[in-house]
Order: sequence, then C-alpha cells, then structure tokens
Amino acid sequence: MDDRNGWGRDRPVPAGSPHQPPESFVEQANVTDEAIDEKFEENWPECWERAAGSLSWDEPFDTVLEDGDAPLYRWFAGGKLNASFNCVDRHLEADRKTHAAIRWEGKHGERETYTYRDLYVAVNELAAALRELDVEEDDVVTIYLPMIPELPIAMLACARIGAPHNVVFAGLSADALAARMDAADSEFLITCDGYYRRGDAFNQKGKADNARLSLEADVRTVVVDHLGADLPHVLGDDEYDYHDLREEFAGRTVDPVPRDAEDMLFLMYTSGTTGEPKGVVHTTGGYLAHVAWTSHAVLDVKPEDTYWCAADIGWITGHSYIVYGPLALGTTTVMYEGTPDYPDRDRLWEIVDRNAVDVFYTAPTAIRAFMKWGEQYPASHDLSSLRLLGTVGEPISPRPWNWYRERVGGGCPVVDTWWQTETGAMMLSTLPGIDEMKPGAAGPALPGIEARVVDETGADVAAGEAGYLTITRPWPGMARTLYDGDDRYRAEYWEPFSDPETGDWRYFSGDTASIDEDGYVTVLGRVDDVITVSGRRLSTMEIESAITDVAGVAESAVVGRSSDREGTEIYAYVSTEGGFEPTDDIRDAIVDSVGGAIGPVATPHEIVFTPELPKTRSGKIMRRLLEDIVNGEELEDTSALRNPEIVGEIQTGREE
Ligand code: 6R9
Repeated sequence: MDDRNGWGRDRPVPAGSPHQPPESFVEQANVTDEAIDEKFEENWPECWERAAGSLSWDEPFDTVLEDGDAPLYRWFAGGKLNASFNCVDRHLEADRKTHAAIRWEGKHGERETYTYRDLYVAVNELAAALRELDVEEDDVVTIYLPMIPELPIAMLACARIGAPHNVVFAGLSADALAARMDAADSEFLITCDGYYRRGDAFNQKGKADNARLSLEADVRTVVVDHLGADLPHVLGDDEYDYHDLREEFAGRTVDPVPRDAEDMLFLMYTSGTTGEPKGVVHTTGGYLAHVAWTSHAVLDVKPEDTYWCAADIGWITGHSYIVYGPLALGTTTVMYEGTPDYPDRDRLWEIVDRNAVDVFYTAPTAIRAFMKWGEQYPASHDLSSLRLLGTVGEPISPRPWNWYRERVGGGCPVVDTWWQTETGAMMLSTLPGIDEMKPGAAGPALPGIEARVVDETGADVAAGEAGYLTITRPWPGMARTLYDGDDRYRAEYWEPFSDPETGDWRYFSGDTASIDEDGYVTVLGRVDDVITVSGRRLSTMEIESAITDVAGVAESAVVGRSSDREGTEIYAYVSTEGGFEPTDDIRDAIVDSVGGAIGPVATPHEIVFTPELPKTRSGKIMRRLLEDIVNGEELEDTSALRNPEIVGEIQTGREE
C-alpha cells in the first residue's frame, strides 16, 4: 500500500455508481455550456465580471481583482452598490412587486408571505428606525433572532444603511452573545421576547438582558414581540418595540447607501466544531456576486421558482442561500421556524408539497435523520415539484445520498456543495445541468475556482490519496480578513501552504480530502478528524462511511481514546435507523464492514449505540466533545449544541 503521506489509505472512499443529470433537467437548466470551465479558465479573473454583471451597481468597478497586497485581495474595487437594493428594490418593477419574496412557516402552522413590495416596506421602515436610533454607516448591529421574517428584514435594513450585521444563533447562550458583541464592538442589538422551543415559550430576551448586563457599553435594543401574551415582557431603558417603531416610521423610505464593493456587509462568528470563535469579515460586491452566481449556476434557481434552503440563518448557509443569493435573483425563498420532526416527522415534506417547492437544499445530518425515521414520511406527500436537491455542511456518504435522491427527489439530481463560512459561497460542486454526479464526492472545483489536494510540502498528491484541501487562486466571495486583525487571518489560512517569496498564495481550508482522475474531490473532514492507531493515520470519515454502509445504521461518529497501555483506541458512536434495534448482528456487520473497507487496524475497540449524536446548531457532529467524554476530560460549554441533552445521556452511559 502506498502510504506516502502516512494516511494509511490508497484509494478514495468507494463512491456509489455515478449518475448523469436527467434529460428533463438539462433541457431547462440555467447552465448547460459544457465548455464553461475552459471559458472561465481562459478568461480568468475577468470571467468573474459576468457574475458581478448580474448585480445592479451604482458605480461601475475599475478592476476585477487587485492582488498587490496578497493575500488581502480586493474584488471589484472602485465599484459601488447596495445589497438591500439588489435584493429588494430592483425586483419591484412591473409585475415583480407582487411576487412572493419570503414565505414563512411558523412553528405552530402560522404562515406569512412577504411580497417584494411588503419586504421593501418593512426593510425601509426598520432602516429609518435604526437611523433614528443613531445607527450610523459602519456601526455593527448584532441580530439575535430565531427563524422569523424579522431576521432577514433586519439584515436587509442594516445593509440598506451600510451598517454591517452580526447575526448570532438564537440558541447560543447569553455569554456567547456578550462575547461576540464585545469582540465586534457592537452597541446595537435586535432581538425578540422569545420563541417556542419543543413546545415551550423560551425566554430569549432574558438571555439578551443578561448579555447586556455584562457589557460595558449601553446597548440600544430593538425587541420583536413574537410571542405576544404567551410571554409578556417589559421594555427597559434603551429598549424599543419593533412593531411600535414600524408604526412610528410607517411609509418612510431610506435611500440605499451606495457601499464600496470592499465595504463590510457582515461579520459572522464561526465557532465550528474546533477552536476559538473567529469573526469572519465579508464584503459587499464580491460576496453578493459569488452567492448570486452560485444560486443561479449550482442551485439552478429561477425567479419564478419556490426555493427552500432548510437551514438556520444563524449559519453562513442561511446568509448566503436563504437570504442574499435567492433574493438577489428575485425568487421566492421559503423559511421555516422549528424542527423537521414537529408536529410530525413529515413536517418538511408537508411544506414542500403545499408550496410546490422546486429546489430544496439541506444538510447531511437532516438527510440521515430522514433515513432513520423511514421512507414512509416523504412517501406520504406529493414531492413531484422537486427538480433539484442540494446538500451542504458535512460529507455525505453514498447510501444517504442515494436515499435522498430516490426517496425525496424521485431520481432528480443532487448537488453536494462544499464551502465554508470563510469562503462565503460554494466552491466545489457539480453543475447539475452538465456534470455527472458521483455519490460521496462533492465534485470538481466550480468554474473560476482552483482546488488542489496536497501533502505537507504542498505537492499535489496522486489521484485517490488523501491530503490537505487548498484553494490556489482568490475568489470573489472570500472572507477579506478576521475582525480581530489580519495577522490571525494570514497565519491560519494562508501561511501553511503559501510561499510569499514567489507570490504563490494558497488558501488552506483546514479540511482533508482526496481527488480523483476527473478532478472530483471527496472531502474527508477537518484536519483534526484523524486518529493515529499503531502509527497509521486513519480518517474518521472513512471509518464512519464504512460503518454507515451497514444496513440499519443511520449515522456514526468515530473518536480516539488515548490509553497509556494500549495506545489509541477507536470508539464508534452509532445510531440506528427506525425499526432497527442495536443488536450484536449490527455490531458484527460494522466490524466486518470496517475491516473490509480499511483493514483490521481500524476496527473499533468499542461500539456504543446512542439514540443521537451531539451536533452543533448547523448539524455538524461534535467529535471533539465525544473525544473529551471518552478521555474523561472536563467538558466545555455545551449550550451551543442543538441537542445538549444527549451529552448527559452519553456520559451516563460511559460511567455505568
Ligand atoms: C457551509 C458550511 C465548513 C466545514 C468545511 C467542511 C464541512 C461543508 C461540506 C463539508 C464535506 C461538503 N463541509 N460542506 N464537508 N462535504 N459538501 O458548512 O460552512 O459551517 O463554516 O463549515 O464544513 O469540513 O470546512 P461552515
């Protein structure tokens, strides 16, 4: 076995059989030019002008890319535009203004539709109110709201007046909110009284109050009264009721502030599954051009579509593909509050059915849950409106990929999109009107993007071997820096694989991957998701993929336990699909599957069945937490988890 990189593997995770996009899809696809890659290539970086050209500019840009101060790149410098104008005002012409911009589905079956006209009115009134509260251009406004329409409205109102927003996940704790506001020097907050969580009214304002108490600055706060009489609240000093403000500023309009393409549009703290939260800075022109282009080319969104990305806006995916991308294209974007299993496990399919959703985008964690619950839920609804499916957030192995395509999509194409908070928009994916899809592999780098999988020295690894995923050219949606300074940005993302002497700048994603002969990239996971057993470096994703290949297994997380005597031992946490009991047969099948796919060295020392795995709010498995549990380490704050209760269960299981 060629073990040149010490990864202990010489072939990619077996992908399922490839699928060609169906003829019916190709006929109507937004992008079908098979030569698109070469055209972008020949004309780089000017090819990106085309993406920028889909936006409305107040002043044209002078250059496409300025790289004189690499890796601090500037895109579309000199150009001026406003994101709120691009996502709202420009769609008001003619018959578009009565077109639905946002369809919202509340937790208890409430429904609201905002036409582009309604959205325009709401955004303008809130923008006028924010101005009155002394929010000035470049002031950072923190938004701490659940999935209610006021969240995108608040983002767009900030964008309108040139105030960067800083959206904090509604589920994060008061301390996490305070830390993010403090780090972002933010003295303005938009929050709400509360929201329903698992049926109970949950006091959001209480958390916001606690955060404000710990901050030095007086924070002007707008409070959305979302629950009404179910959760009465009183407004204190510096607090303003959202609906009162809307009334006070009813009918007011605010001219969109022309922003420089390189002015900050928003700031987003990413905690991710590893490390300290980082304040990722995104700017206006390049970001908007990249999200609009990928919404068009990859998600195939058309203005007349009903498009649904079932993510939380508090995650980058929601920023780019619930709010900015789809609204820049003038489509109807669906957003929902709650969870896929309440009131029942067919909640999402009911929404697809009722709204005749054309394009649906979600995370592998959700798909594995659907699989676990069983195919009867999607089968009980008419999902024939679906034309394209997408996934994002984690690797998806072939079995759930195929399940999603067949049981949800009825055979329609599935795009597996790889990108990050820091990349702003999609980087690797198939183009659904052109490319063959290989389940398990995200796909090739998108046109205009160049990805390389390299070893420690930066040399390309051979096809099928594992290495580090790097991006070798800048792209418009890229983060410009981290809020706390350029040094950390350079050190973390650029220094590992760049050679400043020769001007060879390469972005390091922090992920490991392999690339095949056709340039398709299979992402293996974060660099830390590697376990060294008897000197062999094993990718957790590879072991997990072998485990989830076993019939009846829904998902798994693999971590290492260090023991002085035995070296590192592999622990596999496994949850089963509905109808499958955790049995010794499944245990044996797991051992066989791992042995067959990787070798006996990767056999789990212990297989622990658990009803659920601990997840971040964006659905990523928190391996680090499981690792702390198996190693008997003290656990960090788990309040940011989607399912904190499971940690207690897993821990108790360990102690018994
Ligand atoms: C958009 C988003 C980024 C990390 C990334 C990688 C993982 C995202 C993936 C994927 C395999 C995909 N990731 N998409 N892994 N296949 N299609 O998720 O942003 O929350 O910043 O996470 O997520 O590990 O580095 P973010």
